Amino acid sequence: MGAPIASTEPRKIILDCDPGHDDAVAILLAHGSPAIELLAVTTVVGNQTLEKVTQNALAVGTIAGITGVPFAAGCARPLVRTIENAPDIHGESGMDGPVQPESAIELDPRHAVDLIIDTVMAHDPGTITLVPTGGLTNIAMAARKEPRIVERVKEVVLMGGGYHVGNWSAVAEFNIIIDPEAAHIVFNEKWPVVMVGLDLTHQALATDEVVKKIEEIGTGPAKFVRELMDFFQATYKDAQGFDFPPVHDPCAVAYVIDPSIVTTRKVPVNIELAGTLTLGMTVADFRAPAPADCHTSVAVDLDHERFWDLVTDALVRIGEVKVLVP
Ligand SMILES: [Ca+2]
Repeated sequence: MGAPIASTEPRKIILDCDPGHDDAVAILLAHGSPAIELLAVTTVVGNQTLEKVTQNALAVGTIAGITGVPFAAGCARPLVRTIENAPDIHGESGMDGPVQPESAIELDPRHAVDLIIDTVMAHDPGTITLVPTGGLTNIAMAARKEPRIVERVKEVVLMGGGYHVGNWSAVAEFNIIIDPEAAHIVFNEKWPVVMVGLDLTHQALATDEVVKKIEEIGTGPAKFVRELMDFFQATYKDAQGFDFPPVHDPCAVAYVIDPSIVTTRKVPVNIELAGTLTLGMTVADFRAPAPADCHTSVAVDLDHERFWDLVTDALVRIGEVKVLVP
């Protein structure tokens, strides 16, 4: 064992995502926060096809001026199910709204699953947090291909699920229901799992006040987020009746930056694979006391103001970035 990690040392994360408007904000928050060391960005089919979400991830990396961080594409379809995307929420490109720049980032030749495994195995045990903000296909595949990552990963802080609410069915959330078998693998491995689900992320609304604050930053990346939020607000109103869009994915990053912003509760969670009405439900057992070996927890309450302060601070820190717009 080396010296204990000082709380001021940045937390190392791998962001596994499917950009996605809120994934884009998660990437920007991770890159712009001094508390995070972004080791890799990996993509997985979800909000749109793998090809589209990968292109979007590269575009966000370009807009944010990210250099020296590998970006790799992962699984193009779920383990068992057919592909389900979310154009009603994210548009045909998966990140409709702003004009996308020409990518200045070259994709890493490795498969995302191998990049995840390589990165975890190359670092000390207990130092890397996986932050999945899409379906869990890549993470499940990585755990199956190299089981030793399970005890080396510090924790898995994922956006997905919901203990009292669904969005893709009455009881299931999109990231879980698009690949429930993968979610089952991830929730049943014995690494610590923090489920940042809809119960929490529906508190992360991009209100008019929030969007105004972002706009006032006045940089290209801030304008990009503003345009993302405009599109997201319209689709969330049409598709799900929200006045302001819930910006899910950066909540998982915010928890890694400062766990005091997201209250959690330790409860067993498992994934429904057999239900006729409940497929993909994250079944959380709130009966007290939680079993001693419980390794899952769920996010309960968000400090809305401090959460958005993290996002705006990150955008301020990113500053102005020169990009080529086609
Ligand atoms: Ca996502």
